[in-house]
Amino acid sequence: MHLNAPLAITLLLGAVVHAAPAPAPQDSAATTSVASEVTTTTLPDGATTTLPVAASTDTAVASGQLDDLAAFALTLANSSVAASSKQKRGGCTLANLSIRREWGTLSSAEREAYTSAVNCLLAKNANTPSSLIPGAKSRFDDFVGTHINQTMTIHYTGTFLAWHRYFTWSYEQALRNECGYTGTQPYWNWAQTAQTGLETSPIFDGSATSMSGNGAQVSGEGDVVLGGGGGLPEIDLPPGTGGGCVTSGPFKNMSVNLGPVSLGLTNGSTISNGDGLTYNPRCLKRDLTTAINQRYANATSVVHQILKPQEIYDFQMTMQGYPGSGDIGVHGGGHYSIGGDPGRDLFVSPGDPVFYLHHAMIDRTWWIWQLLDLKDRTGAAGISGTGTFLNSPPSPNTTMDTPIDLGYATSPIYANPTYKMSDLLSTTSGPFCYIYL
Ligand SMILES: [Cu+2]
Repeated sequence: MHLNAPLAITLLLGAVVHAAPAPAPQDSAATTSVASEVTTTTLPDGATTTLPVAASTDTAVASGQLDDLAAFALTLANSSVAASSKQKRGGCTLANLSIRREWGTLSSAEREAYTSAVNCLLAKNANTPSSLIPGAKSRFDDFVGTHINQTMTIHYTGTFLAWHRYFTWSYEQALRNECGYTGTQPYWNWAQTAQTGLETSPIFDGSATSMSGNGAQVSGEGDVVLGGGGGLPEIDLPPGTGGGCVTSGPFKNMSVNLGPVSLGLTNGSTISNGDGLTYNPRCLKRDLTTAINQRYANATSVVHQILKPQEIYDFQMTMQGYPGSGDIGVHGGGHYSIGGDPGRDLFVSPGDPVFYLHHAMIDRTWWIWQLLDLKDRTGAAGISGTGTFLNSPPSPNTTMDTPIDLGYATSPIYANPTYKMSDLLSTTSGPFCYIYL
């Protein structure tokens, strides 16, 4: 059976580059005055801070800009939680607020606690009935299967960001509630690995405190080819430095059970195994490609992603890549810089445990952007799109009332696993209570 996979991968590419002057960020928090390259913003406590208005093309400078934006978001998020705590509204208070951190800032013990919990999910039985997804063998696979089944209704849709926020949070909750993990979901700051290279980073160095390393080196790899359908130009992505099975670190023995559905190979072809839901155990492969990280998800890309889009439509399209633009955005940049199988498969990508570090950074980027204009960007004006991939086939607009259901990924301990979009737009109200450091 054939899903709409070629279209899916196809969408990411092209040749026309959008270039427009970067407008100043809008900030509802307080008075803002615009200087030539920075705005001066007054924080709720009366202190002032300066924020960049456009991404520096110097990635070292942009890295500092990203830190400044993140620090601003943190301050505002903290004060909004403090204010709502005083009003005794909602269950999120400074006392129970959880803080997500960058992988490299965790202690060795914290990193090992995280990967041990992931291995616990990999060892636990699936909740998904085998009549629905015969290949889902583990609790970890419940998440992969849910993502496969919903791929065409959660990418290039109005639900993209909220769905993946809820998905990542649910995975974090499963690690905590079902596998004894006491920490929070770490994230992968692409801006840092663009500077250091992937292979030597704390995430991918292959040590016992990493998320496992590269795949074994495969020689003679060619390009991965995206797109080319619908009259759009192709995008050629270079191969990485691995390509084979992961041989080191906590996940060197893991079995990838589901997929492939739309897996880009380094000979330019794409392969699938039917609908990807049958049992197809194989090793985890990676093909770390720092060049892709540096091209699409460097510090300048991330700051540009946060500062340039003023509307959610533009924010989402920039992040995933405007079809035909030649850009795959920071979302595609992260996914394809991991490479391998299932890293290059839009449907099965959560089958590599590092997916959740990547999507935590996607979520952090959205979180920072939301805090630059919190009221609009966590309300109805913060939603754009429909329920189908690039609205194909046409479907109704996503609204605040659109339900999001993660199926068997959701822990059975939650009585009501279905939330609406309106529950998922803020990280500090509704079911969520977390911020990013
Ligand atoms: Cu996804």
